Amino acid sequence: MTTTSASKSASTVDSSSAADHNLYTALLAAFPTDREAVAVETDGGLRYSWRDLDEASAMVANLLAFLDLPPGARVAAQVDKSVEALVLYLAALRAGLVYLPLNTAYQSGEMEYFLGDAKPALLVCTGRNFGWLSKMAFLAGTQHVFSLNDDRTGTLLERAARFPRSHTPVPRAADDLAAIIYTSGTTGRSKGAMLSHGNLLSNARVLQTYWDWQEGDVLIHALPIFHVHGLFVAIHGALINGSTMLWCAKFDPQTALRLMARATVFMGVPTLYVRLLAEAGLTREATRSIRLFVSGSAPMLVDTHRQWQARTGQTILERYGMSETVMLTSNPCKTADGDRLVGTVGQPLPGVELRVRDEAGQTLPAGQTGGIEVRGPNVFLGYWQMPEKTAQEFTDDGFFKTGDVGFVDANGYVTIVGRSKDLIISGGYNVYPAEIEGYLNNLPGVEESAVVGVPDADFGEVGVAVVVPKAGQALHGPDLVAALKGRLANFKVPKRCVVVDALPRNAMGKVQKNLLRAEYSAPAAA
Ligand code: MCA
Ligand code: AMP
Repeated sequence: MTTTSASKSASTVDSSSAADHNLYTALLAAFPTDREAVAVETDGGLRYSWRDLDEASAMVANLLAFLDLPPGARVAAQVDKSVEALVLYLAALRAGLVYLPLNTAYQSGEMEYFLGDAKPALLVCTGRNFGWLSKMAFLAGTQHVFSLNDDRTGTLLERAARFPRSHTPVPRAADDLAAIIYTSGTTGRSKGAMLSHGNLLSNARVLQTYWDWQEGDVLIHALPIFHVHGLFVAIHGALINGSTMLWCAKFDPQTALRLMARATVFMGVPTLYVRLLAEAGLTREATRSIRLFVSGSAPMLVDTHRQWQARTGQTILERYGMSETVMLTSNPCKTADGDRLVGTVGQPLPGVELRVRDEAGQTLPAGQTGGIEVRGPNVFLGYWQMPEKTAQEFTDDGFFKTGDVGFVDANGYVTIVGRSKDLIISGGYNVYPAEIEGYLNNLPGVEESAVVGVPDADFGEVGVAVVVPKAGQALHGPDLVAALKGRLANFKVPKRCVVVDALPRNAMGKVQKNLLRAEYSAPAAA
C-alpha cells in the first residue's frame, strides 16, 4: 500500500474485467454443504440456516441492484443488532456496494456529519429514527431511505420480499472498496477508513489459520456489529469457517455464561471479561467447552488476565488491531506457534510487517520504544476524501503510522505502552478528547476545557472533563454532563465534569494533560 492509493476512488475499477475478489463469494464458498444446518441462533430463540442467510442476502442484494445505485455507492446503516442487519451487510458486499455501519449511539449532530461526509446513496435506519433521519439524509443528497427494526419489520424487508432468492455476487477486484469505518480523529473530525474486499478477505483467511478455526467451532457473538471487532473479526471468522454463531443482541454476562456450554470460541473487549469475572458462575466447568477466548480493542490489564486464568484455567488470547488495518498482531493460538504472553499483544500476523521507529525515522532494535508502523495486505486504502491526511499517515515506503507507541521483544512479541494520539479507549470504544472539548467549548459560559482519560474498573478508562468558565459565569459540572447527553453518543460523554479556575499549562502554553490525568485518577477524586 502506498500513499498514492489515497486518491483511489471506490468506483475506479471496471467490474466487468475484475477477477472475483468479492468477499461474499469467498464467504459463500465456505458455507457448509448442508445448507439447512444452523448458521445463526439468536438469544431470542430464532434460528437461521445457511440457506436463509444466502437467500435473504440475495433478496436484499437484488433490491439494491434494482435501485441502480452508481458504482461505489455507499450503503449507510444505523440499525440495532439483528441477523437482518447482518443480512444487509452481506447484501451490500454481494451487490458490490460500500457498506457504512454507524454506531446506534450516534446523535443527530454526529449523524449529520457522517451523512454529509460519506454522502450515502442509501440509508437504512430504525423505524423510531426514520422521521428525522430520512429528512436529514435527503438534505444530504441520499436518494433512498429504508427502515429496519430488530423484530424483522421495516420497509427494507418489505421491499426485498418481492425480489428473487438468488443473486450472483458482483465481481470485485481486491482493491475495490467494501466498507468505510469511521474512526474519530485527533482534530475532532472523524475520518472514514476505506477497507477493500482484499483487506477484509486476507485478514479473515489469516485469522482462520492462525486462530486454528476448526470444523465444529461455535462462536458466541456478543459484540456490536458496527465496528471492526464485531462486524469483521467475529462475523468473518465464523462465516469463513462455516461455523455457527450464537447471537446475542446485547452483551449480558449471564446469557454469555449460559451459552458457553454450547460454544468453543468467545470474543470480547476487556470490559466483557471484567463483567464476566463478576459472575459467581464463571468457573472451569462453565468454560470447559471454550477452546479460545479472544480479547482486543483495548488493553487488558494483567490482573484481569491473571484472574481469568485462576477462575477458568485458560489464558485469554490478546490481539491488536485498528479500524484502518483490521487485525495486526496476535498472541499464538496453537502451542506450536509459541506461548501466550500476558501483557503483550503477540506477534505480527502472517503477512503483516511491523516496525518501531523513533521520531527521526530510525528503526529501533528490540526492546526500544517508539512509534509502531505497519504494512501488509490488511492495511486500508486511505481516508475517505482526505488525501492529504492519508499521505501524512503513511511513510514514503508505504508503512502506516498507527499512532500507538510500543516495543518489540527479541522474540517478536509486541507490547503497547501508550499512544502518541490523544485518545481515550472506554469499554472498547474510542473517544477523542478534541471532539468532546469542541462540544464543551460551544456550551454557554464555557471559556475552555480539557478532557482526559482516567482508569476505570469497568470500562478500563473513562473521560473526565475539566472546564474553565468564562469570566463572571458560574458553571455546574453535572449540568455540563447533562448538556452533552443528547448531543453526543453516550459512550463519549465524560462521566464527570470538574469546574476549575484555570488549566495547567507548560511554558509553551500547552495544556498539561498529564497533570490533570494524575489529579483526577487519584482514588480521592472518584
Ligand atoms: C456504554 N456506556 C459507556 C460505554 N458503553 N460509557 C463509556 N464507555 C463505553 N464503552 C454508557 C452508557 O450509555 C450508560 O450511560 C453507562 O455508560 C452505563 O452503561 P451500561 O449499561 O453499563 O453499558 P452497556 O450498554 O452494557 O455497554 C457496555 C459495553 C459496550 C457492553 C461494554 O460499551 C460495548 O459493547 N462495548 C464494545 C465496543 C466494541 O465493540 N468495540 C470494538 C471497536 P448513561 O447511564 O449515561 O446512559 S473495533 C476496535 O476497537 C479495533 C479495531 C479492534 O482492535 O477491535
Ligand atoms: P479503532 O479506532 O477502533 O480502530 O481503535 C484502534 C486502537 O485500539 C489501536 O490503535 C490501539 O490503540 C487500540 N487497541 C486495539 N487493540 C488493543 C489491544 N489489544 N491493546 C491495546 N490497545 C489496543
